[in-house]
Amino acid sequence: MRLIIGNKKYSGWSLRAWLFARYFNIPFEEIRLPIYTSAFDEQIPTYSPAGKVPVLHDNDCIIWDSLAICEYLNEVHLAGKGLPSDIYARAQARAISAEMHSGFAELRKELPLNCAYDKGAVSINPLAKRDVQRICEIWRTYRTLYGQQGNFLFGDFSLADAMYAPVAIRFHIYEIPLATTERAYLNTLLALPAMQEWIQAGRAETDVLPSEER
Ligand SMILES: N[C@@H](CCC(=O)N[C@@H](CS)C(=O)NCC(=O)O)C(=O)O
Repeated sequence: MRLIIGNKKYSGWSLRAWLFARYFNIPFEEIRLPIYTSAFDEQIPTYSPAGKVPVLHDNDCIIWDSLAICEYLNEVHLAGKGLPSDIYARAQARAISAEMHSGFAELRKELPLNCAYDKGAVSINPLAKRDVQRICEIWRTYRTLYGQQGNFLFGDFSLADAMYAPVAIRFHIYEIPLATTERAYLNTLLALPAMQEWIQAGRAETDVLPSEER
């Protein structure tokens, strides 16, 4: 199986699929294609009909979207253990994953993912603040409901945690103030060995994309 990803420094969509596979020790070959380069533009059509990363190749099966990749890995390689076993919790995990996948545009714009960013707090506009508040509400709600079953949103690590992992890096690097429950969850995500591996690799990358720098 091959997972084509973007720069570890900048590509939050790539991180979601990569982290999900890595957390569950699903073996894959990693191919890194730095985004917004001529090499990316030349090579991506050979990997993805959508022209974006991440994209997964599993024999003849090509899956070109982070959420679809995680769902596929969950079904084919994890026998479903990448989502909560309870049907209600599973539906909620899918709802908050979809909410992340299709929403929070202001937050993405205002707080671009950049593993190497080290200039501290920034001011953010009211719309991005609203996104931050909604994410905090999601984290608090599910940590309160499922906190007794483990350290992640639904107790055990699931697809929902993979979807929110890039936001944890954003909140950390831009020093977003957080309440105790949200701070503890963020620390749990950041402490994952796979997250540390990704962040260190991202920090070591030398490419600079002005559009992703603040
Ligand atoms: N909805 C897609 C979004 C993928 C996406 O936007 N990927 C960005 C990198 S983070 C990309 O490939 N950008 C390069 C380009 O658009 O040329 C997913 O969930 O995988």
